[in-house]
Amino acid sequence: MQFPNYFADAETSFQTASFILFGIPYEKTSSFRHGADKAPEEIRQASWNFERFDLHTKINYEDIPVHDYGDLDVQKLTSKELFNTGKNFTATLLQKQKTPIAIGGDHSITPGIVSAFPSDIAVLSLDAHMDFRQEYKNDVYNHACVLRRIADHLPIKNIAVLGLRSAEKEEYEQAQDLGLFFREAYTIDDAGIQKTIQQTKTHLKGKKIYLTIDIDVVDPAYAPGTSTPEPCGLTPAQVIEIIKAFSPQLIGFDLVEVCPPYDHGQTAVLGAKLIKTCLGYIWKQQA
Ligand SMILES: [Mn+2]
Repeated sequence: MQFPNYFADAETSFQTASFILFGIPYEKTSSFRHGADKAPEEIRQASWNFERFDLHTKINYEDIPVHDYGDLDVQKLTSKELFNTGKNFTATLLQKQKTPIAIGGDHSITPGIVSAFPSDIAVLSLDAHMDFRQEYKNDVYNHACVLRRIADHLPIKNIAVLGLRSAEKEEYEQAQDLGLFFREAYTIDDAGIQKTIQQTKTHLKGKKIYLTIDIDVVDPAYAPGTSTPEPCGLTPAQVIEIIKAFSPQLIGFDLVEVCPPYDHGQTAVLGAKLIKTCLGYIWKQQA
């Protein structure tokens, strides 16, 4: 069955919406499995699975002023052109006081969006991978370089990564030397999610936060449909605890790396759920 081609309940006009949701169906830099460019459409379809009433926040989603802009025309762009397109589009939204919500695409969509924000914000990245390489496959905009490009724009102390469980030795050591804040999935299990959240909050010092959720932060048992799956990840409930805790500071977010050709539907459904949950908690702060 085909549902409407926009995200569920995102029925507010562009003019009056506070939140602009848009797809960036870009997938040129994936290194293992391909198909993340199909994610915006699949996640929109999956979003119709849920009731309008949200039990986490007790908010009715139709009350949240969200506009679904559709997808940016990016498929033929180089990774550098993609960076500029994401930056320019986001800058337009920020000028109009709109909160951007992007659906990827692979993770290379994020640095362009972040670079439209002032450089005193923080970025919280939920990701199995460190993505801190200076370049990968001769491309500085590759999805393996996401945090490095973000660190071109923000002080490195303004960046935090949770759920990490994969890095190359060199990038890991550089990240440590440069003082990148990260918590591996294993240590989150040892310390507990609430303590990890408190440590991260202390580090980010109450700054406004752009949140990037790479679906592969979640264990592949819950989210198998992703480009580079990595076992022993967070649970969806832990991710929702993180979203809830940081929602008062959020000024935009994205959800990336869902890969529909490797999915049986559950990853797209989880992606849609995390977007809705994040929206609900942000709106609850504002309403
Ligand atoms: Mn990743």
